[in-house]
Amino acid sequence: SRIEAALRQGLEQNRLFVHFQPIVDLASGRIAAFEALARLTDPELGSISPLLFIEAAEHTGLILKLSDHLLRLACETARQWPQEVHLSFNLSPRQLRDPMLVRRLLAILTEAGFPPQRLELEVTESGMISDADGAEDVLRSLRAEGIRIAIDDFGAGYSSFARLSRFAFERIKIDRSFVNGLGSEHRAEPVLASVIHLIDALGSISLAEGIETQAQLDWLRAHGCRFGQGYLLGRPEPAESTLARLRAQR
Ligand code: G
Ligand code: G
Ligand code: MN
Ligand code: NA
Repeated sequence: SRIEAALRQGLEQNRLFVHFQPIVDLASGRIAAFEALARLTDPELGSISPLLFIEAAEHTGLILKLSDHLLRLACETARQWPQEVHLSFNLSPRQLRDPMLVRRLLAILTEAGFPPQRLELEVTESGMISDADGAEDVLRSLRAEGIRIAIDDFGAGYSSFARLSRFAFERIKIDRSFVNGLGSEHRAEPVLASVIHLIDALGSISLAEGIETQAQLDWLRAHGCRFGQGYLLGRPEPAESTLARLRAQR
């Protein structure tokens, strides 16, 4: 496909890069971490959505090489951040089935001089469906190395609650569809309040995605959500602006 060709060329010609979106501690208002988000601009197709090229990378098996490249880039940037700021990185479902995953990740962290304790990996439920036991073993090995595990897009997939009783995620990223509903769907508030409460009860840390308005932010803070992410708090931006943002908040 055209996307696949653009992806291969992008990898060869170093056109794949990473943007960073702030993750904010809602109590203090400070940036606690950044999520790395892959970007690809093709000379002919222009900017290609990661939804498309990540999917193409999964189909072709290029995802392993692509992800290594992106993590390396992300760590090189994150190494310059102050110590307390963490890096969040997305893993795709296929990577959870890679028997070499732990070794690959650790090799990149070592090479980049980036401590595993500052890395958080985001996984989606779809990555854990085909072989839940296998995926949980992989996540436990990662955790044993000091890496934290977050569940991404929580509530948007299947069997969410069953997953939560099986594995202790450090952080639960509440899907932005819940936050979207605030202010427009009158049942959104009790659902979201219960999800935040559930996450607390599990001993995990809550993070709301897709915060776009001050009213959403105020509601989430008042209801005890710990972290937030979304266009209101900051869009994904290139490495240089990220560093400038951090310098400005000290
Ligand atoms: O940045 P944007 O919202 O367009 O990203 C769209 C999707 O692509 C999101 O679901 C995000 O998780 C995924 N994505 C972005 N960067 C990466 C990456 O480096 N690895 C994987 N596996 N997925 C990514
Ligand atoms: O699947 P994942 O949660 O990793 O996807 C992150 C994607 O969500 C990124 O592509 C990012 O651009 C997008 N995103 C981040 N904040 C917002 C927001 O406030 N609103 C919307 N609509 N998308 C967002
Ligand atoms: Mn994510
Ligand atoms: Na997400």
